[in-house]
Amino acid sequence: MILVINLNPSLDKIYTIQSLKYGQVMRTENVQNTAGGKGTHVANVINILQESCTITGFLGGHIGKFIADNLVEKGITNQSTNIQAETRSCINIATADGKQTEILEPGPWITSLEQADFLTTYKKLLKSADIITASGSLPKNIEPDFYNKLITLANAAGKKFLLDTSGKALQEGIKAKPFFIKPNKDEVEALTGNKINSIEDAVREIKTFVQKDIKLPVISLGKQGSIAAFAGKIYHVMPPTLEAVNAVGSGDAYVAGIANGLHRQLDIQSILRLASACGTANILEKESGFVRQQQVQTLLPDIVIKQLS
Ligand code: TA6
Repeated sequence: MILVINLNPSLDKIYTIQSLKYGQVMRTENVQNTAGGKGTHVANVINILQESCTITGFLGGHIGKFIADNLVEKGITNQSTNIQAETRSCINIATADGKQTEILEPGPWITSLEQADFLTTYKKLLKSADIITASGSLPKNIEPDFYNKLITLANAAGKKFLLDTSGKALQEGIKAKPFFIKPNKDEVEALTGNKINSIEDAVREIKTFVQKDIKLPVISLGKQGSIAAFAGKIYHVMPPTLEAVNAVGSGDAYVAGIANGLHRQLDIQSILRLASACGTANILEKESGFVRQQQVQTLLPDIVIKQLS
């Protein structure tokens, strides 16, 4: 079973407007409300790929119920801890120039009792999980080393932990040696203080992650694809260039592809190909964190993988 950790889920709202006018009243032409947060998207795509997964994290209030109901509708097993506070909303403003401007709420207050309750559930679920994914930011009062603790427990149980986060949570998480990370260029620059202006720069940085004992680090470079390292080899992965309908959740679909490929024990190039096809399939859909299985299959042969060393 794949266990998906979703500590900071959200109600994702997409507002479609012509253009952003700072300091003025704007009315949206269209609103899209979806059950979101990175983990929700990961679970959704794993489920579409017909792999069994369980989601855990924190859900509270009306929005928490909306997300929990949505998981039931999709047939995804939900083992989240109920919290007193309201789960957050995240706003994405899509403008006619194709740009997306996001406003992400910090997330609710999680009491120490709720945190302890989550840890008890996590330890139980860990027993039947072979892959664990953890995505997104931490709710505002959760300590930045929280993922670090979860990774340490997973590693002790011999389970593969995939970490997709940023900032301090990533910095602390890396110390516990997750199996996989996928920071983008900006996140790596913020983490290391080193600029990435070329593929060579990304290769240099990926080697430092390998030295930190991360088995499968990936650096996403936007239009230039991604650089991945595994078992002493480095790969440049290029998806086809397609016009995006909605790019929100593409990184989450990528993580779902990695988890699915590892679970199916595919070889590394097939895993990277599947993840990249999932990420690309997501940008072709209006709904965030959603792919069509047939679309993923169609895209697989279009992903170009070059072994760099
Ligand atoms: O990946 C996109 C997304 O899932 C949005 O839908 C929104 O929920 C956001 O990420 C949350 O990001 P965060 O890093 O705050 O967990």
